[in-house]
Amino acid sequence: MAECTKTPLVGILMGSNSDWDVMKNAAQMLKDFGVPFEARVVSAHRMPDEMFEYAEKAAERGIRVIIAGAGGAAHLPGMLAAKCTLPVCGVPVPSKYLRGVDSLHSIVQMPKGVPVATFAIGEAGAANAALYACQILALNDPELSRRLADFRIAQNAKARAMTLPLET
Ligand code: RP5
Repeated sequence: MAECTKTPLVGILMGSNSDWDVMKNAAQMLKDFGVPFEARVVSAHRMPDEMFEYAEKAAERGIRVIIAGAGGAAHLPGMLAAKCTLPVCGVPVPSKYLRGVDSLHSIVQMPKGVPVATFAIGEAGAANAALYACQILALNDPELSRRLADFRIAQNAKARAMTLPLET
């Protein structure tokens, strides 16, 4: 999946390329909504200097929302949030032994004063983080707002058309 060639408005960061299977759901959603984004591996504990540099320069580069996914101790979303005032959406990535409950607790339990909007563990969380980023951007983008409304209408129609394999 190619990143957008336009100036990215959303930065999708993750602690490892092993997070991509989950985080690609955020990328796909942004692509579907036509929102320019970039996706990068920036590990909090293996690339701390690069992580701080990203957070320090993101706003001046035009980034408006950061989506950060990580597994295990999952410091990435919180540390990015500590270094900038852009909205940070945290996605808990499933981990090998604790299946992402560790990631969730790590990301959601930010101390008072430095918020991270925390989403569900895994694919749904990644996709919803991207939708949330779209909703933030749509506050100043009527066309994006219309696309979000259409998306809700399509979801409604899909749910209304659902049938169950009931025996008669
Ligand atoms: C975290 O450690 C990453 O976000 C990933 O979820 C987890 C495992 O990383 P790898 O060992 O697969 O690189 O930092």
